[in-house]
Amino acid sequence: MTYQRVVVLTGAGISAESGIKTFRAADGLWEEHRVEDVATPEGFAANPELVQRFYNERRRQLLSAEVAVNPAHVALAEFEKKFTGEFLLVTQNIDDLHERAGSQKLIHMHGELLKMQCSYSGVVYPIDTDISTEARCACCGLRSGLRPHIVWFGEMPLGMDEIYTALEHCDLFIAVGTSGNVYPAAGFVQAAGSVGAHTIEVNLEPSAVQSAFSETRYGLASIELPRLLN
Ligand code: BJW
Repeated sequence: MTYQRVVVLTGAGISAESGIKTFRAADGLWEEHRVEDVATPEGFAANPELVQRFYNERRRQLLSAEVAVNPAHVALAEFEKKFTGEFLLVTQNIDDLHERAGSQKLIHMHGELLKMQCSYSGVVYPIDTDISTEARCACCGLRSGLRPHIVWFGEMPLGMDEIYTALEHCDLFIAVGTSGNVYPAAGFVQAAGSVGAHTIEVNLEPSAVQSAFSETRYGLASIELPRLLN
């Protein structure tokens, strides 16, 4: 590969073949749940039990035997290992499948399902069991303190300075399995394109920001990504 500074953005589509539901598909998570109820700070304040249950169920599923990495996760980890230039993987996903595949330089811009957070101090703790609304936070001792370590609508995504620095210097940007409906991630292609980077969309179907990419490849991530990176 002739490129020296590569940024890859992944979305729910890369984990779909691992058995994790996407958001906006006909049978996706947003068909079963109202976004405002489970993915906003206001929804959490109004009904913390409902929100904890939503993430507890997803955490249990992630840790179940049915979920495993697929060839797209593996292709990214193998690419990072052999690539001699600068590499950054940015995922909107809250699962840990990139880590399981061996990816190292990784930012979870929308948080992580296997972490919880104190609402008051911001301290983050690992968690691999259900979070109960009865549990007391280890740092503030309050029952209302603990929340999933997830970036909800209206909240600031994580690692933005590092992400934009990498985008401003990249010569290749690849987006995989994301519908391009949620900002700021949907705007990354424009940030990379504006500094002259080659931009590639790998997705099942054209995304909402498909026209901003210089190249598009449509098909399963598990097929298209190994083909692109090997
Ligand atoms: C396959 C496949 C296979 C399937 N192979 N492909 C108006 C304009 C612009 C912005 C705003 C606006 N009004 C409000 C905003 C901001 C808002 C926003 O974007 N709203 C939109 C709805 C318009 N954004 C925010 O509030 C964000 N914060 C923010 O903006 O802070 C201010 C700020 C300003 C400036 C700089 C920086 C910050 C926070 C967004 C938080 C998103 N949170 C969620 C839920 C939490 C995580 C969780 O519960 O899991 O994150 S929403 C949900 O959507 C989740 C995802 O990470 C995110 C993106 O979804 P994704 O990954 O694209 O999934 P899908 O389902 O949409 O698409 C899957 C794709 O895969 C499809 O295209 C399939 O075809 C494809 N596919 N199988 C390849 N096998």
